[in-house]
Amino acid sequence: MHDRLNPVRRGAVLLVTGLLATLGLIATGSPASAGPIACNNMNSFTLVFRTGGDDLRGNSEVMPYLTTRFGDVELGHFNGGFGNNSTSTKVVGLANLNWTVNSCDVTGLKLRMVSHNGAFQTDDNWNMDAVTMYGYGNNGAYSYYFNASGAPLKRFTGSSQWWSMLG
Ligand SMILES: [Ca+2]
Repeated sequence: MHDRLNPVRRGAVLLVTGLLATLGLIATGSPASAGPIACNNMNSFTLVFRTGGDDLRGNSEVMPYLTTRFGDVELGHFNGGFGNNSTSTKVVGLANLNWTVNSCDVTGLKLRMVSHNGAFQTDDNWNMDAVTMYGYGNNGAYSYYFNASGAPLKRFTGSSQWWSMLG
């Protein structure tokens, strides 16, 4: 009896999952693979982006934040110039050098993209297919890892500037 019911239950779960995904209530794509490597105060972050079929223009700005148990911590901003179907690496610090953030308090990553349109330009769109972050403490101690990917993981637009994912 149980063996005959199980496939039906599985089908119902898949149906609900598909419905929630269609409604945008749950994230599609793979969840993040992330976590502390060691508990250290971090001050340097290497971000590696995989761009899909829509580039990040050179005059588009990206603002990264660590989400933590104590709120968001802003990192240094950078501009694009990420071509279609390319991989780009940025190294940033904390936005304020007086702040501290311990790798064991980090809960995830948040990104915002803002266009700074030139003459005759409309808002930029950017397909981010993957992001990997390596966090380092004093003396280069490798302390935090974050990775997530999708197809795209996030399509940033003028009206959809924010993305975040828990680690
Ligand atoms: Ca673009």
